[in-house]
Amino acid sequence: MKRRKFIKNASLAGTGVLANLRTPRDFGSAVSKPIILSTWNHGLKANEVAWEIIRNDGKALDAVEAGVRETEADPKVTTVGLGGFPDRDGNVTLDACIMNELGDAGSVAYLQNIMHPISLARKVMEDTPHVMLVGQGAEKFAAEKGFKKTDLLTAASKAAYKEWLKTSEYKPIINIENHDTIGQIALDKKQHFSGACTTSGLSYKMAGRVGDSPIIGAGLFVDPEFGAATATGLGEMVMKTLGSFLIVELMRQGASPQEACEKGVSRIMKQAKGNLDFQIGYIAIDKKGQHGAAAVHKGFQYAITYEGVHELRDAKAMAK
Ligand code: SD4
Repeated sequence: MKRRKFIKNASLAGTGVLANLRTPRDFGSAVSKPIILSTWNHGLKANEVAWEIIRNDGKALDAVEAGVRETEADPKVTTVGLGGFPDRDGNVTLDACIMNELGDAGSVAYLQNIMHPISLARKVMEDTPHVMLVGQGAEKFAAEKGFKKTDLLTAASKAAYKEWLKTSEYKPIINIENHDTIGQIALDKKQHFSGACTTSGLSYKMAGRVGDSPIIGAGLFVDPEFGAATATGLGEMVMKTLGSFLIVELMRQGASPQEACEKGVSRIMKQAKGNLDFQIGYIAIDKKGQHGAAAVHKGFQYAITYEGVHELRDAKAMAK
């Protein structure tokens, strides 16, 4: 079979077409209201964009994609998309993933020159038989899908990089250097969950480093039936406990989103054996429209939108 034909058939058998034939879970008589949660204060703007879609009876999936695109396009946010700080070699490399109401997933990692990795991750989910594309392969797929190439290093991020080169010291600073990944999770009026997570990762990371954000179950997880969770902070620690999956799994076992987030953070703290020189923040929602948020240290804020009201709140800090 010719390769092209194989790929086409594989797409049919994979997430693409069959996904459309499946129907999302119906929660029957549940009456929860839509809710949107995002990491950090830039989440407020992202929530406003997402809420416009959900308010107008749109899908959670469209809402989270549009919401985090807002952050990706903002050059002032220095670890997401345009204007993200580069790696040690001066290259901006992006990681992102998305999950829909069926639990389907798409992801891109170590992606360069593309302003909206989240939309490319959605294309991976919807138009390929795969879940994850990385590096040059992801860039090639982006070109095939008509994504424009953009130089993501802005004058400001280039200047910051030049300044950094003077010492080349690599030491992430809690809540400062690591504070910009956007993870957004939403429950729409039809009670469907979706989530998106996008980042340029840790500033001045090693070339080739990929964090938790594009790893399904680490930076983001959506269970069609039970809820959604997403992470921010030092990706290496999140990956080692598959944090977002753990939180959703705890909710499946009956924990509230708040209990689940606290347990997720505690698990990481236990693994760190007292060396708490890093920040991790988790947010989660469940099908009742309840939410939770917890972090290792003080300083992690999240944006919540409920009944059309947007608020920035402090997450519970677990370190004494
Ligand atoms: C990473 N988790 O690449 C991301 C960084 C982050 O807020 O969340 N910054 O490890």
